[in-house]
Amino acid sequence: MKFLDLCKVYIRSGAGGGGCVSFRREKYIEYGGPDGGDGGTGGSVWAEAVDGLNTLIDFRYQQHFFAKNGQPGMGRQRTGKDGDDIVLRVPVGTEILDEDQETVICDLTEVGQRVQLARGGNGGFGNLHFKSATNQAPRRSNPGQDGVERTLWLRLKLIADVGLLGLPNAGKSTFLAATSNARPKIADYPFTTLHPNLGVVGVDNAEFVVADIPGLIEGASEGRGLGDLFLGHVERCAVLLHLVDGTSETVAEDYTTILAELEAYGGGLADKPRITVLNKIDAIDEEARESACKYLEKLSGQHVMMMSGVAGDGVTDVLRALRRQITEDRLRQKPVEEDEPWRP
Ligand SMILES: Nc1nc2c(ncn2[C@@H]2O[C@H](COP(=O)(O)OP(=O)(O)OP(=O)(O)O)[C@@H](O)[C@H]2O)c(=O)[nH]1
Ligand SMILES: [Mg+2]
Repeated sequence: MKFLDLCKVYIRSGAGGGGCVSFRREKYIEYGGPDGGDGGTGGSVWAEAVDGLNTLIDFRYQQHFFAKNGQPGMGRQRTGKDGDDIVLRVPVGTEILDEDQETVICDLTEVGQRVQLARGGNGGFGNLHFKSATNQAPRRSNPGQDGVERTLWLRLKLIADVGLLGLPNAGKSTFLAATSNARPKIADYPFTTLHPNLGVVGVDNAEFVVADIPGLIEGASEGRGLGDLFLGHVERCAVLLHLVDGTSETVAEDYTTILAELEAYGGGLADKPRITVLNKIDAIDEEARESACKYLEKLSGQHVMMMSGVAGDGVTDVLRALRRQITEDRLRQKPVEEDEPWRP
């Protein structure tokens, strides 16, 4: 399946139906009076976050969403039919931006969250509405209100708990494949992964979602390689997992490159909790591991873990460390509960 994380849609809500001018005409009934009904309301356009979607690909095939107009009112006091609403079903984590691609109109982060993007126009009043003691045969009615037309952008920021970071070939996809049932493409050339993958990882009865994104290279923030747009997907993660390839000759440089890109991207990514791991330890000897690890610890100022995604060494420890960070993050975000519930 193709992955799409930004797309443009055109929406329009329905116009209201016009009111009707009509008089009751029936045999033997004189002065039948006005009986023109009101117009129906136009349909609105909504967006709703739904479960089970993880790409905006549907909006590649359909970009125009026009709700139906309300029907005009009719004689014999009949009100026009309302136009049906239209609902854009989007994945959880979709931001809706205005035409300028900057102003955030809303951010749909929970399943079932709904927002109205364009309200349908009200129907006009028929002449029945305008009758009064002094004007018993009004010949006026209101037109319906116009619909609203908008151009919007949908931007998907996946909601994962853990974001994988690293240079191309660091073993990110291998790690995801080894720990979850996701099957990302793995190969020994850079930029194997071209779009983000999600996987559900389980450890000690807990489950969390890991996002594997394409590798970053020096200058990604200026658009080199695949650029750093994919970092948007790890913006909402609780913790970042930075994999450093142990077989690389320039371990320290690899580490600082990624860090520099994180800082260049901004958005508070560099301040997110981060776990640094020396990967591929099955391919290097004890001595090299120790020295690389020490070096990284000095650079990062925190504990550096070791693992091998292929052989499985240390993977569980890394998962446990991630889980600890996620629980802490969820606790941090949990609203403070009141001690004593209110009682009458
Ligand atoms: N020896 C060894 N090789 C590994 C390990 N993990 C990954 N590899 C190899 O490293 C290469 C790249 O792995 P990927 O998982 O595709 O790397 P990636 O970080 O996803 O790379 P991109 O998608 O290009 O950013 C593959 O040939 C893997 O077999 C490991 O723990 N040990
Ligand atoms: Mg990959």
